[in-house]
Amino acid sequence: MLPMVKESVITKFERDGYAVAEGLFSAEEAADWRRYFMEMVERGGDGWAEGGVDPEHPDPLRRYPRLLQPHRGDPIAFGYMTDPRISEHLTALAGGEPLAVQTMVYFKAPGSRGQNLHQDNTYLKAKPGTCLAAWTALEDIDEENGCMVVVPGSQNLEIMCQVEREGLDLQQWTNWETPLGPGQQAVPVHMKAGDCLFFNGSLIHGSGMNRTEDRFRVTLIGHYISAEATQVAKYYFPVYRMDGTRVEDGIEMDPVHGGPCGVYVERDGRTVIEMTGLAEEATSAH
Ligand SMILES: O=C(O)CCC(=O)C(=O)O
Repeated sequence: MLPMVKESVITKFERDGYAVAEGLFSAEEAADWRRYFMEMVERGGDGWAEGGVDPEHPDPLRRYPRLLQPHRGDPIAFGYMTDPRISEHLTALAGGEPLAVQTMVYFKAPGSRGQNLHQDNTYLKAKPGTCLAAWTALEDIDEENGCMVVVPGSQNLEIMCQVEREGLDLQQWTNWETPLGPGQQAVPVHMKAGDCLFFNGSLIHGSGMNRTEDRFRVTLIGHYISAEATQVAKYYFPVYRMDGTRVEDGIEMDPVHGGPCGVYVERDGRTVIEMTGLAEEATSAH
């Protein structure tokens, strides 16, 4: 029998744009998935490793790169993406059964840089509505091994233009990040193996460096578009229903290269968002 979606999870998701379903998966399932995907990356990634695996590279992100879209050939990743427990939660949180478009596995070996603050729908471009994520911890995760950080309430923002910050890439993947507005703050999300973090595709989030010498931070991630979406960026095709069948029509590839994004401007002593610029074109996974 499926676990009930807790009222507290729904309330938190609606208010803050994210919520953790504690123990959605058992510690044994998390350990099995961890073992399975670690073995996959250590034998070369089975074709899913971003940029390929280079076991001798000084950068831990090149020794243990993320796996992108493994569900397109791997049954374990496909099973995670369409797991009924995820489906049940996303349906309750988003008000309708979503469609599945992406899987990723992050290893974040000791010393790995973190991921810059961003909003997923900058890249997925799901509309109308937005995208959603189901991010499962395959081991205990805290600030030391690079937990997720999220900006509560930022799910209500427009898609914001990213800004360049010199030197950010010493600790993060790139020098580009989504800026925070007045009063906004990124908070860490601590998780236990088997917990699943659900978040809205407009929520600003990222992750810190793994500062440990001996702990990985392995996570299994699914990305979805909300039921009402009729468009998503080309990279995310094919689109699947949660029963595992493929959507053959009804979803268009986003025809726009880039798109409008928001910037903070001062107006009459207040900070407001003005839509301008062009958000990055979706060519890779986020
Ligand atoms: O796991 C991370 O460090 C970042 C993941 C992420 O940004 C996402 O799943 O959208």
